[in-house]
Amino acid sequence: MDKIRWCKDAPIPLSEAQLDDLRRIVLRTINKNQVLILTNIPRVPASITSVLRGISQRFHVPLSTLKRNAQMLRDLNLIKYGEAQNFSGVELTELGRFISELTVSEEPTILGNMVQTRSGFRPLGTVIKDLRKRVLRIIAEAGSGHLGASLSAVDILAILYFMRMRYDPKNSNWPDRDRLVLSKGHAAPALYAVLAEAGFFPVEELTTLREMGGILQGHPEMGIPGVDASTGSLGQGLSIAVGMAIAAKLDGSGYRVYALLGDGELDEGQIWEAALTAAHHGLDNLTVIVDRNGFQLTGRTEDVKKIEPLEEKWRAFGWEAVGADGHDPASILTALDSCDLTSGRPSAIIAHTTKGKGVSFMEGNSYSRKTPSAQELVRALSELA
Ligand SMILES: Cc1ncc(C[n+]2csc(CCOP(=O)(O)OP(=O)(O)O)c2C)c(N)n1
Repeated sequence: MDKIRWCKDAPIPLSEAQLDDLRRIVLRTINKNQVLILTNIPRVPASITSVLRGISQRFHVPLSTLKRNAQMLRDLNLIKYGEAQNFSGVELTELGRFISELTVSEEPTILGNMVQTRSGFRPLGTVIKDLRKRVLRIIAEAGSGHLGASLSAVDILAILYFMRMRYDPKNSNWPDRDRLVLSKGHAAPALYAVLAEAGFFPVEELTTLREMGGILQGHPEMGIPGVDASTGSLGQGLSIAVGMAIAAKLDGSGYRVYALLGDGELDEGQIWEAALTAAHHGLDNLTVIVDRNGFQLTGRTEDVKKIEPLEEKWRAFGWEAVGADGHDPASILTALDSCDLTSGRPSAIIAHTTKGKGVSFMEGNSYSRKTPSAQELVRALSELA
């Protein structure tokens, strides 16, 4: 094998192919803010606060988010700070130096807002816009599908898959992968668009949405590469996620389980049974995200069946609960960070979203179940151009 000494901090000589594999795994294991910290720690002594402040100002990331990520890096033994009596600065460990070089060496564009997709590193904002366009096109082409519900969940799914979750699109059953249960399974078009962009299956497959004989039906099914649970009957997904999180604990696996729920879906009693079970078992490897778009099929959630105060309800059930702006990546990431740092109990993020987000005349509930006409599609795509 063509061995090279590529990186002076590499513990062993690695071939380029091995380095590529390693880089891919590392970039899916640590998140973008952690990469920012690792790659911006100066080699000269500096205090952790001044380093994080500098990164916060340059890359517009909240200081609190960086602080939490610095703690995670310290737990992973990639950085050191604030421990020895005569050492008040921050520095990379030997392993941290290697990981830092690995993440920036050939892809300096990881800095800023770039994320890894099937077609290389791309700006997150562009990726999200393209996902919205794809969702619109495939639902219009299929002639049916839950458009408003899909558009409200696009940002959350993109952040999870491109900035947070660990998985391998070439090995979709990798046992240690993080899991996502799309409990609001009717938002399948958004999940399919994200999975294709992440490289689980060809983007061309998306055009077969809801076609007889195609794999991409109206609701997610196991067997579709990247889909971790079959869903669609509202109310059941959290129970599946709880089972997965218990299995991870029993197996001593470190994977995390995410469940994306609709706010109308919370009318289902099974959600609250599962919530009690998760708290009882102290499932701190489980994160629920409620897509709080304010509507269900027949109207506003507060008119159909009151659910507020929602954060307090989750807390009363023994969960950590935080709010977030479900269309703001920084806000979603901050909420995910605080869930990662919660121990001994599961966490819920109430992500405030807009149904039909991104297209002015689709925002609200009118495109809950309606398919855009050819003219509406053109108008919608031009708004996202
Ligand atoms: C058990 C069950 N009942 C009814 C439906 C039909 N249904 C599909 S989407 C939907 C509305 C869900 O509303 P919400 O959870 O708020 O999600 P949103 O579409 O607003 O994102 C309903 C009732 C279903 N899929 N499962």
